[in-house]
Amino acid sequence: MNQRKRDKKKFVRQNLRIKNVGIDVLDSFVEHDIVEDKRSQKKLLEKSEVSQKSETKLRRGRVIEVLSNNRCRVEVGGQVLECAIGGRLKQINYETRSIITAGDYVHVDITNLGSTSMVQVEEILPRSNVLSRFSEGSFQTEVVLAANIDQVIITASICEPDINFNLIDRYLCRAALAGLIPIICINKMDLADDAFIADELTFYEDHGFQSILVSAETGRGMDALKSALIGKDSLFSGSSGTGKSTLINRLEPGINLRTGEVSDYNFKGMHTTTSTKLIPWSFGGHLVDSPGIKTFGLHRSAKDFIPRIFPGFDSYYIGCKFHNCTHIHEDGCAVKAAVMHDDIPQDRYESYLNIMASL
Ligand SMILES: Nc1nc2c(ncn2[C@@H]2O[C@H](COP(=O)(O)OP(=O)(O)O)[C@@H](O)[C@H]2O)c(=O)[nH]1
Ligand SMILES: [Mg+2]
Ligand SMILES: [Zn+2]
Repeated sequence: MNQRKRDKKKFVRQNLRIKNVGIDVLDSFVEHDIVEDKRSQKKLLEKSEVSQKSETKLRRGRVIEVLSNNRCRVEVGGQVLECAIGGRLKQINYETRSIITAGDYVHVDITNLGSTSMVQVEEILPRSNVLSRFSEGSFQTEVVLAANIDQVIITASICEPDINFNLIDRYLCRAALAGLIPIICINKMDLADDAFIADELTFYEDHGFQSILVSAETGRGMDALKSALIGKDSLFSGSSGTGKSTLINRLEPGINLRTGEVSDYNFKGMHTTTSTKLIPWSFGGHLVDSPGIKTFGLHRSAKDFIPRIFPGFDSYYIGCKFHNCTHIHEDGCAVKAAVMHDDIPQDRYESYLNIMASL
């Protein structure tokens, strides 16, 4: 490749910064016995002609990592199998959402298990959500990073670096748009008094957001954090230096985790080919490890949704005179009225204005 091409490529990659999160696919997850039946019926019909092929055994599994275009690792009944991706699923498809991704629930054909041929992924089951990042520019190309993830642990530190509630609001909006349950986790509580953040936390808790105060240093709150993680697939998000790696290592000593440095490297605009990984916790559930997801951004269209999903606004916006009220300049705005009456703190409203202005 000549220098100019290389530069161009580099330029494109650097522009592919994380700009947002896909809005969740709303259909809820269905256990697919029906699909299984139909498929095996079809196979049986085919089999009557091609009789050497033994009966198809489809099992439900979970993709924990995509290794290449035709290989992935799938958890099937407690076992991790390296599987081939079925031809039908490999087809070049411009709709990126149909490409297999970490976190996908799949049906694998285990007929070949134990033989020299590979176990094959036959089918992707419906997703409850999709996490993606988007490139910048007028066509925000979607890159799917993971599917069916439960929650995001929004990690902040009370100081070093100082807590930034505007950033927490941004993460809360992103979580809502991505269909993830957010948990606010405030670390380094050994360094300052709880009273320092009591008002803000009361506001979030009053509006249905869970918060957990922890210290990786003293162990405070670590049991509560662990309980929140059990059986769920969790993504840790938050600024660098807030203690994500320290917390994860404390929860699971010896965890085989890519270091934060890789993610931070990526955040600076460098390209990394490492894919999303679901790492099983010994206590159940998975840690979602993805350099791409860490700073998951917002799609341009998010601006239409933020007025409704901004933390605490949900109970007010329905009272606004205009259904598409942005709560900025409109008359008859119930959100602005709530700010006037101190039902929504001035700080939160300013944080909202800041996010809207940035989009
Ligand atoms: N005082 C204090 N320092 C902590 C705590 N947790 C992590 N740190 C320190 O904060 C720094 C950043 O932690 P790290 O886990 O690398 O943050 P990350 O960038 O979010 O992964 C390290 O020097 C940690 O030792 C804590 O609970 N209390
Ligand atoms: Mg780290
Ligand atoms: Zn309004």
